[in-house]
Amino acid sequence: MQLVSSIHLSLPASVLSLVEEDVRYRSIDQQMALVLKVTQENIDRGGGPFGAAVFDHEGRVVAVGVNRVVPDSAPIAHAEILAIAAAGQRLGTWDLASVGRFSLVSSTEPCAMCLGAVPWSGVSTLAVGARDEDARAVGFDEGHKPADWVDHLTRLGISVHRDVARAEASALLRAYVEAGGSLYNGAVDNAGIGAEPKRSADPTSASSTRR
Ligand code: AZG
Ligand code: ZN
Repeated sequence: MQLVSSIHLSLPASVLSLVEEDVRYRSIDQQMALVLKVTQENIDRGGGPFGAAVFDHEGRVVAVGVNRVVPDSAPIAHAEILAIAAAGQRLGTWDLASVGRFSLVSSTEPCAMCLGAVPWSGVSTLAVGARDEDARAVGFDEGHKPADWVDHLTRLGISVHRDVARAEASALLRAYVEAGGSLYNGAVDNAGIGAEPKRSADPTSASSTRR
């Protein structure tokens, strides 16, 4: 086995092709509609049921991201992380705030990992569809997040818009699991919603697989 010198994270061409580069997705609802479309396409391409996009202040798409954890064997390949990384690489900066005002629109509230990335990305707005509890209800492990995460982002100057097309966004999560989609990192295994935990909650237990 060899050490890897570059990290491959993929965005399927069919996902990118859904973006109209000349269109201004002016309202948050229009932006979320696009994000849910790319999410569905990603599911159809073997990815997870999460999508995100970065928009500039006029509503143009700077980057999209979708969940590629399973196809890319990458536990960090969450939709928000890929969208933020793609935006930074496209604009040639690690801090989006240094080149303008940008919004991150995500099909689901950020997990613990992606929540950490939001302020570091330099976005000024976060808009989200499904709630954290909607993702957990179907078995995703969203990690440990402070209860006041919205207030915390707000204090940092990032405005947060919740429940944007929440019903449609959470329906995608449910449909993915009901169709037998992989619950990598899931709090339950995909024998069905509410099945036994895959991992022991006790870190001293020999059967715990948490790394
Ligand atoms: C996830 N939660 C969000 N918000 N986004 C992803 O890509 C995820 N993958 N697993 N949980
Ligand atoms: Zn995440």
